Amino acid sequence: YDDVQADTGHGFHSGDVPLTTAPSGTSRILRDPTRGNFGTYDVDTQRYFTDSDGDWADGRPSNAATDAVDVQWGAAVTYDFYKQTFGYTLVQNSEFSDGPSTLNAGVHEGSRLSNAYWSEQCHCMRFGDGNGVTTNPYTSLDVVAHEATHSVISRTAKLWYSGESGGLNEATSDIVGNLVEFFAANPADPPDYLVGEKVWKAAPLRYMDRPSKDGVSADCWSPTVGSLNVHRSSGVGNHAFFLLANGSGTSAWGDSPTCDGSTVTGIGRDTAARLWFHALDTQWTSSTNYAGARTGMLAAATELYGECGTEYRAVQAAWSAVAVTA
Ligand code: ASN
Ligand code: ZN
Repeated sequence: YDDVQADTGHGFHSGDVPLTTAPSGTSRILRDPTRGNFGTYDVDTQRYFTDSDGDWADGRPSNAATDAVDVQWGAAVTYDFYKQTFGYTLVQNSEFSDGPSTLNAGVHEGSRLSNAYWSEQCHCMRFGDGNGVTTNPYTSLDVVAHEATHSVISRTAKLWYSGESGGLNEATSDIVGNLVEFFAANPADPPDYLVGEKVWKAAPLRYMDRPSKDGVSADCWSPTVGSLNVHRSSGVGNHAFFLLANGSGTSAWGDSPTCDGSTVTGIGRDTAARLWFHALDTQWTSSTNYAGARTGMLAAATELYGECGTEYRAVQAAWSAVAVTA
C-alpha cells in the first residue's frame, strides 16, 4: 500500500482513534485500502467523507464527520477482529465481486433515527443519528460490529430473520458486538456483556447475562419463544453464550442464573467465541432453530476439541441451562 495515510479521528463514542485513509487529490477520503477499501459516506450527499489535513472531526455530533469516525474506526476494528480471531476476511468475495465492500457504511440515515441496520439491498450498513434526547448516535462499537456481523451471517449460515433462526441470527450479532469490544479494549468504551449501552441514554438495549433484565427478552427457551421479535428471542442465544464463556452465578461480567437450577462452569470467552463461529460457519443453516444450534455446536466442539472433552460437555451444559435440551 503505497498511498496510505495514517490519520487520527475524533469520535463521539470512541474518542481519539487511528484511521487508515486514502489520498484523494490534495485531500483524503474515508476509505481504507488496507482493509478491502471499505468506506463511510454521508447518506444525504451519497459521498464518502473527505478531510484536508487528516485530523478528522471533533467528537461532537454537530460535526457531520464525527459519526463517520466512530463507524469507520468500528468497522476497521471489526475487520481486524474477524481476521485475527477466526481467519475470516470481511471484504468483497466472489459472490459480490463487483458490489460494494460489505463494510461500506452510511451515516446520518433517516431523521433523528434511533436505530442502525444492515441492508441486503446495498450490502451496506446504515446508522441513525439518534434523537439527541433519549438516544445518542447509533454508532458505538458494539452496534457497528453487530451490523457488520449480519453481513457475515448472510454469507455463512444465512439464518432466516424470523422465528428461532432469527433469534439465533440476532444473538450472533449481539455476541460479536461485545467480543469486538473486548478485542478493542478502548478506554472510552470499556468491554462488557451489555448491548448498546452507549446509544440509549437510560439503559443498555440488551443484557447478555440475564436477558430478561430488559423486561421483554427471553432468558430460557420455551415452545413459543420463536414467536417473539427476533431482538427478544435472541435472549436465549445470548444467555447460552454468556454461560458458556463465564459460567453461571456471579462473575466479573454479570449475574447469570440458569433455567434448570444447574451450575455451569465457563470455558472462557475465546473458546466460546471459537465454538460459536465454527458452528455458524460450518454447521448451522438458514432454518437452524435453538435445538439445531445446540446440535451444530456440539459437532463444532467435536471437530475442534474432540468428542466428550471439557468443551463438548460445557456446550451441553450451557444449552441445557437455557432449556435447550438434547
Ligand atoms: N438494529 C436492528 C438490527 O440490526 C435493526 C433491525 O431490526 N434489523 O437488528
Ligand atoms: Zn441486528
